[in-house]
Amino acid sequence: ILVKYRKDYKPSAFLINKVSLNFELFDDYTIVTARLMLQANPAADSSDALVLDGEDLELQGIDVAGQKLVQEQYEVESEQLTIWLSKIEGLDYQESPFELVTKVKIHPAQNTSLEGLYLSNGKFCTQCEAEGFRKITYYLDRPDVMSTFDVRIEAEKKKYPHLLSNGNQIEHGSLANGRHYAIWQDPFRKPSYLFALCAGDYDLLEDHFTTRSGRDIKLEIYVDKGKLEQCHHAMASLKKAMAWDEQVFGLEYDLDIYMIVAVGDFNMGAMENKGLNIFNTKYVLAHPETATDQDFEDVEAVIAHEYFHNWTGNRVTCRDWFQLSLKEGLTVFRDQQFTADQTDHAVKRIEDVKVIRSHQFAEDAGPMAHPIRPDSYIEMNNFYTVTVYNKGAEIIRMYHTLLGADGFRRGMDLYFERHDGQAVTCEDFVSAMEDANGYDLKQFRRWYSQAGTPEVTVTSEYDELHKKLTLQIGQSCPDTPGQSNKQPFHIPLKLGLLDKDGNDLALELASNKEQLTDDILHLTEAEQTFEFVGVSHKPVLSLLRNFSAPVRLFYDYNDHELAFLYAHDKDPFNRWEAGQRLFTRVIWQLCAEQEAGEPMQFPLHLVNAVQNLLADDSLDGRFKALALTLPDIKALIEEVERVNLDHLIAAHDFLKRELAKQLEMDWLVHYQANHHVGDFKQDKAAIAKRAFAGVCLSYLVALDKPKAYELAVSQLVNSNNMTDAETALQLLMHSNYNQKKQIADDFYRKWQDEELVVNKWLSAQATDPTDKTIERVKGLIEHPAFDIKNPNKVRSVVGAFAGSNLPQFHRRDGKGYVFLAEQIKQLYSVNPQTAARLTGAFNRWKKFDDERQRLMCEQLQGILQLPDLSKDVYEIASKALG
Ligand code: BAL
Ligand code: ZN
Repeated sequence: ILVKYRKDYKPSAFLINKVSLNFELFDDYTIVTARLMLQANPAADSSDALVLDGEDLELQGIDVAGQKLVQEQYEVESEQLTIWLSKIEGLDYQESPFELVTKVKIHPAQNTSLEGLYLSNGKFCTQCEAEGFRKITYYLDRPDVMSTFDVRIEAEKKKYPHLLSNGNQIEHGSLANGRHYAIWQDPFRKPSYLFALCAGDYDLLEDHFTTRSGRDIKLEIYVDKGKLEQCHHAMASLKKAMAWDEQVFGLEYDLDIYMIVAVGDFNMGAMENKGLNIFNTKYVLAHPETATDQDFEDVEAVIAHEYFHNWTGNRVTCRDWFQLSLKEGLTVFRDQQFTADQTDHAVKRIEDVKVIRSHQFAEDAGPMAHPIRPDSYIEMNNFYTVTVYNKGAEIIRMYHTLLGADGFRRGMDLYFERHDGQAVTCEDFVSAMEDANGYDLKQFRRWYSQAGTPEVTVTSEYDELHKKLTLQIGQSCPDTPGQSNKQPFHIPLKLGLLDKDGNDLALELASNKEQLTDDILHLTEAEQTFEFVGVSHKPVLSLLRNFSAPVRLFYDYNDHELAFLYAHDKDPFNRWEAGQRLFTRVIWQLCAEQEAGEPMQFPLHLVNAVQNLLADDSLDGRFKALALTLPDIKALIEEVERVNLDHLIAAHDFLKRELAKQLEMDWLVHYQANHHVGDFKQDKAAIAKRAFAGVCLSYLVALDKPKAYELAVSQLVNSNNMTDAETALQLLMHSNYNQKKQIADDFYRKWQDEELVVNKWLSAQATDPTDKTIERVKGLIEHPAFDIKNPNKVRSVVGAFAGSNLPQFHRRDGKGYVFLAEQIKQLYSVNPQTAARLTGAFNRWKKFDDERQRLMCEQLQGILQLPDLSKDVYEIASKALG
């Protein structure tokens, strides 16, 4: 097993100036002929060995400079082809470009890994990032080798009327035997990971967009037959994204056509191939009857994300895969800003921070912890992580916080001015931000090299006499695999001091005034003291407003202060945060009571706090929904060294039930006021009402009363939209309602032909926290609706069970762990990437009690014993056991 290190980067010995590919597609095999114009790289050490990447290829022919090669001139191994150029007579490979032609046979119909060229539902498609292109042809499959591509595709005309690749179609025509062909040319140099090909019989939605410079761009979305009605939202989202990138970043689209193809079998969410995005159907198809408000928002965000990659990823790409966050962190930040502009800034911020807390903090504290720019990997596919993506976006957001919107834009402009058309590093991005603004980011660079979540501890002291507030602030960062003794980070800590009416007091430091810019305190040392002057009376501290840095913040709030912030903080993020802290304190208190063998006591002070929030009509319904939702158990687990899971779940359930009981009438009144029957609307107000009503219903169902179940059943059967239907379905499936089997059967009968809705049905059952679920999930994987070869199905059943059903995955009898390991065994050779994702569900085993630890390790050890274990799964399992 080979580990790859960032420090070992060397430029490629050869470059590729031009690529011509010919694909002859047949149902049971494909012939790929590749014509590469190569030259020695003047910036690299010279070599007479041309080493090309290639996997699962049957080599049928090879020639260089018009000469057919003979056996001693080249060597084929399982993952590469080496050509000894010095053995080719008359070839001046050091001085002149030369042509290599290879012909290979591949088997897309048998390719279940969904990397390279494969068939999905009778249509050909590709996925090349990170290293899938080598499963299509022999190539220098690395992002710093960029070339222009010409692609000729031929196939049976009737079955595959659409033949698509990157760039512009320049020719098409008919051939003998009912076949036809198309030729595509992409004028932009690109790395192989951005190559794409699709062939099939699709329905097509067409539109166009006029850029601000007046160019007319053809927009096309290709989907399975019959799904056209579900594409309009994706098309509208694409146009919004194109306009937004022009307005906010001055970035215009470059080709004359932009295509999106939706496929049902896809490992990722979507892929930004130049001019030809390929999408998981989940992020294209949306209709109110089959997709929730959240699905609509997700489609819009992913369409935007892939579109934004055209500049941040494609025009400027990564030098090597260690730099992945260069394009992903930046593009996630861009899509987050876009969604915030379309929806609500506070709500979007809270949703993004929830992902960080529940998933990224866990990754940062576990066996797979890595900096946003990793130093090593075994399998690159395992590094498409919430750290590289979402923490990466947090790091980009901090530039925006430190430099302001204008400063950030200046940095972006310089980045494009310097690097358009290049493959670059994270360091190049930092330098552009630094140089464009004359801002020293030396210490800030540590965010790229140090893994782990920094911990910031604040204590405060108020001096009434001198009207002074002193903050003592310390920062540290826990050790992570391979890293200890971390250096202090540059942390922007946004803060406010609230007077007794909830208004912000002016901020002024007594000395070192440069450590405060606007409302941002610059933390740069392990220990710092900040003295604020002119603080007229003892304030309530609002710290880390808008989650201005991806850190854990420790400050000893009391219940009164939290209730005050929950009611008054001008920073909506911290208003939500105060509620979460309030709930969290109660949950840990309830755990302590169980530890001590005492009955759990509901603290009545919560009733007032929650009631006030419920009654605040100035608040948006989506914000209210978030502010009334209890903290995620996964995020809570990350707050402690070791967790008593049974106590934690019992405390969480108890708190939910007690809040439900204490405020029963309020939930009902607000539910009735917000739940809407009748004409469906999807404007902001209607979406907000559905979200708020959904949370009210969740409290009502927690009462475990027939009347509440009736409300949920009625919402489900009478709904004219999937948001209301799925909310009710999930609540009923996760409850003790005695008719839930009937409900599930009816739902399936109604929606069995809508694959994405069936996936909702699968995961609603897989996440049922009650005891019978383990048998149910075993049944689901035998159900006709399940298919282990389809990653969306695997995620809906196995991923949902292991990732979101804590009570049942962590059953004391270990059956949850056995079930997961069984599925990994079935999947690791079929789809290594997806199997590795599932294996990650064991990563936090050290958090649990001895018996659960033992049971999880047993399964991990079993996984490591599997014959021919894929390196994807090996890396996760072996690091987990560490
Ligand atoms: N580049 C892989 C899919 C995405 O992040 O857009
Ligand atoms: Zn991306």
